[in-house]
Amino acid sequence: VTMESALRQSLRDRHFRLVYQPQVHLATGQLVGAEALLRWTHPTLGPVTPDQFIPVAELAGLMPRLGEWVLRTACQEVTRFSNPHLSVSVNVSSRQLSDPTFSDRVRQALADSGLHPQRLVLEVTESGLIDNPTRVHEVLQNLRDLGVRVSMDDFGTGYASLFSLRSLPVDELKIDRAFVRDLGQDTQAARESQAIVMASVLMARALDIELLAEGVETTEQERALREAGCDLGQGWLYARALDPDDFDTFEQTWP
Ligand code: G
Ligand code: G
Ligand code: MN
Ligand code: NA
Repeated sequence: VTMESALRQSLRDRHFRLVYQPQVHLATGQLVGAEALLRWTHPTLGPVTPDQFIPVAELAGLMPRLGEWVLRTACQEVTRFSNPHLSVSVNVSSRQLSDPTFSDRVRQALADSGLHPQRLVLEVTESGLIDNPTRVHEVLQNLRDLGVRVSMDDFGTGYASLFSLRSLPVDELKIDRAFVRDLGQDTQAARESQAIVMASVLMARALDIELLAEGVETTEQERALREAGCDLGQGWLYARALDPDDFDTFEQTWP
């Protein structure tokens, strides 16, 4: 089978699931939300990573359907978590973002699940913002009018100019884990990363945007981020992405 036909089959036969990775408020240690991450296990291909299948799904034009499933499932599953305050972050592909009906689909997913709009965060990538700036700006504004929050994923690795940040309706920046990796060590690379994080904190504060660091793996990295004034962290230090039931158990035993 080709990956494309396998994807089509799996959309019909529901071979997809979502896992949830915790997001933590660095100053207090409080759990504030989770990022929903897509997993695919095909009966004969076995597990395939999103880095492998999402580009194929994009090219095959399957991302609107798959993305719609992710959105609706994440909204439904998070309403079943014990903690009614947790937010859920959903990754949105550039193709979805340039769909003129996207904000209506989000509105419908919220209505059908009963999820409060403030609890939904849509993660867009820098390239997703560049493709069709006028259209995307309009869609983001519509989403914001719904009360949904918008997060820019992989910040610092793509093409978004600092200038575009000022005009785009963005509520959160996710610092790419490439900038987190070296933090907390006594090396030149660590000092450079620290400087980038500190500059990002200043910029985020001035623009009234929350800053989330990805790929936090060690307490040294966490301490460096907290001292720099970064708001939120996500990474293996707290937990890997968990099945919904495991996430709920994790949540209830979290300090
Ligand atoms: O968790 P992980 O290794 O699986 O994610 C790999 C990449 O796949 C990340 O860049 C992530 O943003 C992307 N990804 C994971 N789930 C989704 C999804 O539901 N939709 C989109 N568009 N991308 C996703
Ligand atoms: O959407 P995004 O590109 O941010 O996807 C999150 C990706 O980061 C997923 O592939 C997930 O498995 C991965 N990830 C999450 N936490 C960590 C971490 O602490 N270290 C590393 N190396 N990867 C992580
Ligand atoms: Mn993401
Ligand atoms: Na990312």
